[in-house]
Amino acid sequence: MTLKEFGFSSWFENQTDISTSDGWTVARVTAIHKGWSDICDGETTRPAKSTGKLRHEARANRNYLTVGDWILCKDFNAPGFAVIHSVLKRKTELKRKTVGREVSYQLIAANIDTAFVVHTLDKGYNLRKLERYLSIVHDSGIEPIVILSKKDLLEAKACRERILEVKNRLSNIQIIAISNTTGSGLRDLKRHLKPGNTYCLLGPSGVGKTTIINSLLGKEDEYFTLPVREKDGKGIHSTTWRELIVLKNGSLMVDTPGMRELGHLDTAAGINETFEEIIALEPDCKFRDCAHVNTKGCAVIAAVEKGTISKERYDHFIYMRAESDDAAEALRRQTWRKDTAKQRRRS
Ligand SMILES: Nc1nc2c(ncn2[C@@H]2O[C@H](COP(=O)(O)OP(=O)(O)OP(=O)(O)O)[C@@H](O)[C@H]2O)c(=O)[nH]1
Ligand SMILES: [Mg+2]
Ligand SMILES: [Zn+2]
Repeated sequence: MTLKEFGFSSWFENQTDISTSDGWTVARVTAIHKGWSDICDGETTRPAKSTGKLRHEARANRNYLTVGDWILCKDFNAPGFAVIHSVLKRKTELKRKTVGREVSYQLIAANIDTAFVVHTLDKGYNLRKLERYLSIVHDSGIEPIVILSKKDLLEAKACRERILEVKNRLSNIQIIAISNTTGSGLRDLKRHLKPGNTYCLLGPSGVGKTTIINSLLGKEDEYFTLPVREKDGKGIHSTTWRELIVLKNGSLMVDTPGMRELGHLDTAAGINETFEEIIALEPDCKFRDCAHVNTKGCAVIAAVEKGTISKERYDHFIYMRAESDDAAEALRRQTWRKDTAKQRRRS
């Protein structure tokens, strides 16, 4: 497949004016291992290592190479490791920003066009958890599509009700319900996959992300999966690295390991988009800085009382907002501590 078919759009092309005769090769990172990565030019996959300079810069900025990155390298055709010299500017960064004692960014994948947030309809189904994943995707400026999995494990009626519940709660997001076991809904999913576009599968362990890839490839055991725990449907982390996979129709899919926990998220912008219909009411609140927790003239609370916004969704909105505010505050404190420590060292 050509570079273009492998996702090398004009956005990236415009960043390179190198002539390949100098020994430069453009390639894409398809997997990250400990100490090296796999890179591919659409035809051949090679192991590669970054130059010392690039590794140093990555450590300093905490901006590591990730799956989906486009890079410039040398010695692509020589035996042994190719050498990665630079990373092209990313179109999108799918990342999780969490705040504990330290603020941390975890880059999940780069240059993703659409993120599929996978959630089970069976044991482990939890709308709040789903909204947290959505806020991460929204915060990264990437369009999310929700895949509800394992519909075969529910009675038809219970299944319909759950899907309806999700649709009501996430009224502005596309939702696809599937079963890898019966194949139901897979055609619907395939319709969303465009050749040359890059997608990723995101969601808790055990919801069936890797199985979706196997289903799309039509091979039951191409990629490794593990059964979930019987009692709570929790997965046991079968996928251990992120990998970019070429699907039959030429679209590109990144499989990710289920995240252990999402931590305290800082996704202010993502929250506003995830709870779009609530934010849309803000201008109608009596006070401009209304926090939507006091009834006085608050249009949001009025909507909850009227039933146009569900109480559960409202509660989660307030919760996530408080969490994100706390995270922003922690970040301010941490920056302040670092700055004062620096000043002290100087004086
Ligand atoms: N009944 C049923 N089981 C499914 C379905 N999809 C996946 N499974 C099973 O669920 C288990 C977990 O699937 P995986 O594909 O490994 O889940 P994952 O999301 O990739 O999990 P991690 O890699 O740990 O993040 C496996 O035993 C699958 O066979 C489905 O649609 N129906
Ligand atoms: Mg997996
Ligand atoms: Zn209000």
